Amino acid sequence: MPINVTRSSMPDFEEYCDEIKDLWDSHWLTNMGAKHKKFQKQLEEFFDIPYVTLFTNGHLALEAAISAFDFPAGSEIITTPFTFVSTTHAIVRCGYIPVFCDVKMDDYTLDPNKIEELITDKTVAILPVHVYGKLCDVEAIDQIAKKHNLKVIYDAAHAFGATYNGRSAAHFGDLAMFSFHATKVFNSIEGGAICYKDVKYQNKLKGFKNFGMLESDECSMIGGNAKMTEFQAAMGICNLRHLDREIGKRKAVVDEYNRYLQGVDGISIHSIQPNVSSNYAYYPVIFDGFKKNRNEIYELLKKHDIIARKYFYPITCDLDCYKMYSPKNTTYDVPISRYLAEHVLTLPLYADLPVEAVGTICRFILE
Ligand code: T4K
Repeated sequence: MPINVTRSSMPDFEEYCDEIKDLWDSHWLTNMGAKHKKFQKQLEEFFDIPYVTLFTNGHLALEAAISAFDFPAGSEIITTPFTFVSTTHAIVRCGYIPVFCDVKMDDYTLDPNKIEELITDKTVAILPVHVYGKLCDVEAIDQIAKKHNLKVIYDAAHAFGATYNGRSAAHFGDLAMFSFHATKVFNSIEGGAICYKDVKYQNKLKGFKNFGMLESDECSMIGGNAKMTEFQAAMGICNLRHLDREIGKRKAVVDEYNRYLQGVDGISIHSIQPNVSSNYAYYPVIFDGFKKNRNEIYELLKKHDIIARKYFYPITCDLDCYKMYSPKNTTYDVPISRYLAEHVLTLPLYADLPVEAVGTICRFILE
């Protein structure tokens, strides 16, 4: 059996069966049923935030968030290229132009010092990513947004369970999107949510996911279908019960990696962010000046059936489909993002990864 970069957390089979049993009585499978309502309420409590809107996946949730503002077509949104393609796709599929801003070397998130030089009269929003669950400099980004009257939409796909000064990542920005995909710290099989404090976004988000229909079956706007099913919500309800335990197990895996890799010449592991409680979502390692480079380590592990991943190579602005937006065409390039994409390998990390396996992985790397 290969050791993959991650493995979905799942409740006991009986626990899930128990949770979905009512669905056989009600025959109510989707369209905001009882499980959907229960899961939404539980998340509002979990995030301690007034509003959560659920979606069938994180990507469509992000498109809904971006669409909620009705920005003029062709508006510019400042974002990071060091992310999963979904972030950039969402901006462009909504009809806007991604303007790529570089990230910081210490935590790989958007560099607030480089945002202001990218603002033009077409800029409407900033869309940062809490990449690997590392929280962005939310205070600096908030100040810039206020100064220039910009909206902030966080891609918090990786940040479920992470907090800054005791507040969940859901609290930052005008809207924050979470992914509950099978590969995330917390999953509802597929799934996503938008968290927000201002009720004015609610109908836009609901309409987006349900054909433009709100409470009644009257259609009041153009919308598609991005509803979370009852089976997804039931999985979310079960997994939420075990979140603390799962994050605790992830921490033990991370501690074990740190024990082997901290202080090794040519290897940099992630730094601890002040005032942030981590969700231990990913274990990114930079190989630079080590006896083998990142690609060689990737191949070496693969030979032993250990599937690490080059998240996120290439950076999204270098994809053929985004060449026309490439910062290479401007005076503002993104050298740190490029460097990270060439040097980072994310090692296997999931709650049930035995610490002995971590030892084996590290020995292959070090020896
Ligand atoms: N924004 C950001 C920053 C994101 O990272 C993502 C998604 C999104 C937005 C969009 O959210 P969603 O629409 O996905 O909710 C994965 C995920 O599919 C994707 O959700 C995730 N980010 C991205 C970073 O990674 P792949 O292509 O790497 O997944 P895959 O199929 O290779 O799976 C990786 C490993 O996970 C497998 O080797 C084994 C394990 N796995 C996978 C699946 C599908 C399981 O254990 N169970 C499973 O069901 O994209």
